[in-house]
Amino acid sequence: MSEERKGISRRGMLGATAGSAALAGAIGGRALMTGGAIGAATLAGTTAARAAEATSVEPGQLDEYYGFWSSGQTGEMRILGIPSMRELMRVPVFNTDSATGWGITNESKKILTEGLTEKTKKFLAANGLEFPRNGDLHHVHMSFTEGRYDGRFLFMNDKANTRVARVRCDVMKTDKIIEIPNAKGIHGLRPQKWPRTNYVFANGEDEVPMVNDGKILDDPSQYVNFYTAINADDMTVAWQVMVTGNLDNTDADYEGKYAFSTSYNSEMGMNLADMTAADMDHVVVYNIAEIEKGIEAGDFIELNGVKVIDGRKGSEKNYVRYIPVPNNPHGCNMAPDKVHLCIGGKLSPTVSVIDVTKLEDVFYNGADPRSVVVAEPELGLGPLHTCFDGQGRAYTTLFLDSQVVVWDIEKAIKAYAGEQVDPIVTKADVHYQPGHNSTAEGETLDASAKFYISMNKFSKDRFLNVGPLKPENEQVFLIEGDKLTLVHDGPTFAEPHDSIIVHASKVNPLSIWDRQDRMWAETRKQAEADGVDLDDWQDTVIRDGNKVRVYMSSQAPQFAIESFTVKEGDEVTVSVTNLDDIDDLTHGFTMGNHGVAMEIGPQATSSVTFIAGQPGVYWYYCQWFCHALHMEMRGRMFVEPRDA
Ligand code: CUK
Ligand code: CUA
Ligand code: CA
Repeated sequence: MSEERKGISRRGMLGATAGSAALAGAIGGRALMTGGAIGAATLAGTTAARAAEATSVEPGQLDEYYGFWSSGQTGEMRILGIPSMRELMRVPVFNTDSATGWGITNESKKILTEGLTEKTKKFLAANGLEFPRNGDLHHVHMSFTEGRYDGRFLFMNDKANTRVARVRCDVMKTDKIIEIPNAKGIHGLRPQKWPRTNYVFANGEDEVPMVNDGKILDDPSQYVNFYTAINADDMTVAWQVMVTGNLDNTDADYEGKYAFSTSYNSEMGMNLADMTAADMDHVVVYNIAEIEKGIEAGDFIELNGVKVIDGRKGSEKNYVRYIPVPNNPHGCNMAPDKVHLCIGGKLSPTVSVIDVTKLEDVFYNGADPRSVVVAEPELGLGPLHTCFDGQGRAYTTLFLDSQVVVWDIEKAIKAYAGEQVDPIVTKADVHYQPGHNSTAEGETLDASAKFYISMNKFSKDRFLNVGPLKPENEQVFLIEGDKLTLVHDGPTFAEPHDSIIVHASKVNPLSIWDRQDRMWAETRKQAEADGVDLDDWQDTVIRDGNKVRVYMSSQAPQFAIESFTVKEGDEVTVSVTNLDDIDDLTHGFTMGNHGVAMEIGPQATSSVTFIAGQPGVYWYYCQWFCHALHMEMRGRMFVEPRDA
């Protein structure tokens, strides 16, 4: 296997020590200081004024695009309007949320718990928890039909607790969360693009023993990594592939043949020095049809209920191939030209361009895996993620240089073949240290060259000082031919790793819930058993031993029940149905001093179960401002002493 890379000087590569030093330098602040001037200067120009106009959305006007945003360690999904960058909504996913009651209502708890493995449920129960307290949501991506967003679902990962979630686009609520068995630390996540999103692909970033039950501990020679394909329609695990080396980011092709992962730790090192020791790491290519055939033929082992194909080096058969790329790659982005996969070099100043049409020869004709690399332009320091404009150009974030580099894919290929052409179109400073980036629908066949969004990890001096913890900074640039013009800076809370920009015509959420929605199917079942009609006026209190079930309707500005009585220690379930069917008329239910709060949208039902506290009078109230008499929308719970 040839390790020669054309056009990269050995000096251009950051070795383990140099790389770590450069990264440390960036965080230490020196590299942060390099890029301040251009933004202000450009904004003052007349072009900038025009540009700002082109991306401004007047008050009362609607944005052209939806932006779906991750939030990293906050654990939620965010919805923005693009190009205004106005934050429209936060959708709780892996976090608990006091406004909507996510993690508090019975409906949300079911979603947060039902997809956990038995092992995790046991562990959590032993710690007095029903579901993990946190999430780390890096990647939000929409379902595809034939290479285009189809507005059905959004999928996202939780790196912290090895989970994958799905959000319904009709109501913008999380509807499934599953924990992925065997793998650890689900990081990179992408839906299959072609023919449709049958699978969601998810990378396990952390190496673990094949059976992680404590028998093998500090013996990395026995560690593996798992690549997971999830059935998108029912959110079950379809299969896994065991691989050598860890898995960072992933993407899928436009033909439904392959999926790809970057691996920064092909060394299987357990510390920084070892993880950056080799000259080359690799991209893993998964051959979907071969894997499906292998599963069909029974060539798998079953681990914790999952069919696992062995794709480790030496036993990979036709399931996977390992393509060598420079050390510690990161981003993995398939271009909408359907041919070129771009791998961010991170420690190498290059992006490796893989021609996916050449993979056939690697799988079936014994071609050198490196032969699929058709370009490796040297672009700048710390290339992480690449997005596309559908016009042959790629936009790569340069973390260490605090820049975006715009480059021409075809020219990069020519340069790699020896022609004297410079693939770099332009560079623009960003503020500071960019991770992901987005163009409108840039990961789809509808990629366009309108806006460029840079998600920057540091804001440093761009905003009023709010203490040692600073916001991050997201910037919008207008793309005009060869020019990028900065038109917007916006602070943001932790931590938008990634975003996608979807044309508003493809997303059509409901304004009012369907009374029959599956979200509260369980509550409906219980109501039927209790002889209560959830679609009708409800003011019923059912006593069932020490269980009390309270069914109440709400209609602005009143709850159907103005008071109810329970005993100390009773398990109380309150189900509220919002009978209002007016746009934007959401009610809430908060039970004072019981840790109980929830949102009930128009025509929705929500329920919450809690233990009645110390004897006394407790007020419940509507927590979503709904009416001039919203403050008056309240009632009392009387808690009698247990032995009264
Ligand atoms: S990773 Cu965050 S900058 Cu988790 Cu997508 Cu590259
Ligand atoms: Cu109902 Cu506020
Ligand atoms: Ca490495």
